[in-house]
Amino acid sequence: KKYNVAVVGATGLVGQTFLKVLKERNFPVENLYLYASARSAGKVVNWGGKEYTVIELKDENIKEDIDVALFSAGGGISKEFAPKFRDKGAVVVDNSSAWRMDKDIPLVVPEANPEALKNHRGIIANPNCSTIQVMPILKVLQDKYGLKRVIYSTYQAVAGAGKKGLDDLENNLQGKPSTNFPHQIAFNALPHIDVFLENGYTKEEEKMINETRKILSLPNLKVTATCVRIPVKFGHGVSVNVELEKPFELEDVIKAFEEKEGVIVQNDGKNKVYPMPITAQDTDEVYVGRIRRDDTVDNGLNLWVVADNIRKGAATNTIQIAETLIKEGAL
Ligand code: 11C
Repeated sequence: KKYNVAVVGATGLVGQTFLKVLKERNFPVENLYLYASARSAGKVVNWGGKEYTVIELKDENIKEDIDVALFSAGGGISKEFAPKFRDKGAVVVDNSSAWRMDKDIPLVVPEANPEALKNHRGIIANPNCSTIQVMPILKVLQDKYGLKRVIYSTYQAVAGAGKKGLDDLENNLQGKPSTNFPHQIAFNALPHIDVFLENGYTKEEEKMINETRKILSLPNLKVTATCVRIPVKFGHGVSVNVELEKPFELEDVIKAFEEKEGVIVQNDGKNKVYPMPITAQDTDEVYVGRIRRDDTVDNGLNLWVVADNIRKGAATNTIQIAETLIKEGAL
């Protein structure tokens, strides 16, 4: 069977990657509808040897025969348009933060909680990129040893802020000031992603904390985060410090990661083998390395996790959700 697929936000960085990943993974597309703002409407996009004209996103242009709509057009657009697409019969998989913490909306990483897709109500949320890439790893540890406490420290690529973020870095390298980030990003590190909250955390940090608890169904998990933007183009790094409930052998942990679908172990520091953004770029897997004990606590473990934030962190995970829906007969 083939499906009518809509891409909303088709001209953005994630939207364009949706198109690439749909093709690469041979997603069973019957008809493709590309939506974007009035500014991009009318542009012609080539996909799979066929030309598609970008449609302006407005009520009267929502087609009646869409099976699945992949959204990446920002939270405001998702809040307004996801229910409209759903009401016309589409299942919406949304990459924005608009619906993630709604208790009736599944928030899904297929390697961690595919069961959450059961009984969905037409809108499914894709998590934040820095959260997604840690979930396959933490799920392995949760199932085998139980999680007691998690500390995240992130090293996030400028592509997380879309084309504007990439432009800012390029501009800085040519001696021009930033217009997107709050300070120069070239040769710098900014402990500031998204807006600051009353408690001194940033929204990005809060997202990582809340989304981790929801995806792993551990509402009381002790988890904290510091999120930092660095001048890397593509690929987020996350240092993950974990306290497990039960004792472990390092070799068993490594073996469990090696056996986990979607995870690649790069754990040979002496031979200079460890995950890096440059080697994760343009791939769909999650990479883990620097796997070692943290002897300052009982059952402590240190990890370094990297993935392409636009692919596994956004477009690929969204499409994997749609693929899982097909497999479960839920589309
Ligand atoms: C960043 N993680 O790197 C952000 C981008 O909630 O979907 C994704 C924001 C989100 O800037």
